[in-house]
Amino acid sequence: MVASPWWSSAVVYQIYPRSFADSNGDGLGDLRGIIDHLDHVAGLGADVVWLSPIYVSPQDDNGYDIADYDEIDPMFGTMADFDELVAAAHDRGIKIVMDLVVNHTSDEHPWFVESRDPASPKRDWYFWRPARPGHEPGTPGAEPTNWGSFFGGSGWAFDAESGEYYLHLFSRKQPDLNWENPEVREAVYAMMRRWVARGVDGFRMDVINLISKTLPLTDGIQLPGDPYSYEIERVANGPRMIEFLEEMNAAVGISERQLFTVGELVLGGVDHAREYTSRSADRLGMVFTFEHVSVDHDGSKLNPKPLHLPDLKQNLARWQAGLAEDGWNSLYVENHDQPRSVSRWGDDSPEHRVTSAKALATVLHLHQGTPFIYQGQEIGMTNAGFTSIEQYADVEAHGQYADATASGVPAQAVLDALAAMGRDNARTPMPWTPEGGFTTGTPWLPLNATTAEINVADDVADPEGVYAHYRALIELRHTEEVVRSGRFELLLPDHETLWAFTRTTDEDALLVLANMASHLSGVPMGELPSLEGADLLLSSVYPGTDPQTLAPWEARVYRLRG
Ligand code: TEU
Repeated sequence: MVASPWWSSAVVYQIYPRSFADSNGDGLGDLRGIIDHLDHVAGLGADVVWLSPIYVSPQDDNGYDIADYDEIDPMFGTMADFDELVAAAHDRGIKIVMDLVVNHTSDEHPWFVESRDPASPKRDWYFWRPARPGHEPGTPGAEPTNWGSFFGGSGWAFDAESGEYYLHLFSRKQPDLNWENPEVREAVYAMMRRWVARGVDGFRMDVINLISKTLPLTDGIQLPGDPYSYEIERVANGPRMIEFLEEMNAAVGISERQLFTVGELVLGGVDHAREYTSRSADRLGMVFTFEHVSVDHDGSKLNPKPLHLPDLKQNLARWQAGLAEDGWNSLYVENHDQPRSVSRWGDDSPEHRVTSAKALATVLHLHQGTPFIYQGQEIGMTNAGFTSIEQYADVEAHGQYADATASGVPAQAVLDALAAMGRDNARTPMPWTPEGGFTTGTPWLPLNATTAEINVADDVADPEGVYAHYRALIELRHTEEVVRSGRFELLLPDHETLWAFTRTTDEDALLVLANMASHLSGVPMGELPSLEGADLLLSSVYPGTDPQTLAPWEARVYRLRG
């Protein structure tokens, strides 16, 4: 891999197509809707668009269950629309990255349908296993192992016809592919090559570190009170991970073509990340970690706890240090699986929403790595505010709700946890105008109740809005070498409300200082580098307070005098 790949100064904008823009009034976003709104993305200055899955899918998990990797789902449009979107993006200097979901397929994929027949040559393309010895197939406890599905319940589904079980780490409509089989791998690489030939510039690889599992598949450790095992070592980062990544890289020409790759590292630490993104090897460009988005809950997302800021900033700092010499970081706080950051770690009250959104953006974008912006984050969208289980569409919300209530957790507690952490928080449609502007029909998921106040038209028109701030941050990354390559040092690591760090090269130094609280804060000048002669490059608050004080959620980027 080259020393400074192009994505080290790039910013990615993630589009969740079903919730972005609906051009035909069916209530679901589509490709023409994206084409119509591409200038919104171009106006930010983003370099790359990552599209969540648009392939043919029964939509059990909103497209992360794929039935045909080579066709566009009619709900999103046609292949001609897709070609037009790629061309329109490229015309604006924007690259297109596809979601690659190859740990599993849909159970409606022809490969899986064929594999249901035990005599079929495709049987070995998935993990089919007999019942646990001594157990009647299909009875409780007869599953081949005690593995749980991430979406609740057992990770094994019983198939009465053949009397065997298949593995599904996600929903039962998402059977896991068996990457041990070389035909599976070649089929995936060939499909990737076809998309590259169509003009796509890279891949976001869904749960990529689950593709190598530790064989044989055996029982994992169960935590007290948990009916299933979620022991990581058995399902993730298996012994053939590196081999598969390098084989894929070579087979698709990833390094050779400088394709963008980001692998979702569903379970794994910074050491795995360094190995998978090493600059001296041809594997992945970067990975998504889950560590920093796990600091505000205990084990399960259903046990949220208040953020203790030092945990978050120290975690990110550890990843900065861990990948400083080798590897590369992705930087994100939102995506289609995470709640809205302004509700989670900012202050979404009318008084502080905009400033706290800008403060969060400032600290994240001034770290080293490739920043990701999730649709709506750039206008400071807030959580959905759902209060009953019927309002949720997400398969995960329903699965986890069923598991938790069955094990005795009060329904209200689960609803509170979902309101804070549920994935549908990020999936409400884009509010383009105060009236909505997402669809002329009935949206598949209701728009946020705040749409009259929080929408694209109003925010973009405001020179001090969230969108303008993101544009300035992207501009800074494009123009300032120190933002791209400067060394990172966390200051005041234990401070509970201030986030302070420096970025330095031999020629340049920046100080980032942010008040992550809804009250005024003094600046501990004695514990920071001298601000004498420093230039203020960017701030989240106008006109800004005196240097000794930080307004609520005031974030500043200084260039220090050399
Ligand atoms: O997510 C991986 C994943 O593990 C998430 O489900 C996440 O851990 C979960 O929300 C935590 O409770 C990827 C996709 O981003 C997600 O949308 C898919 O549902 C999942 O894979 C299966 O493809």
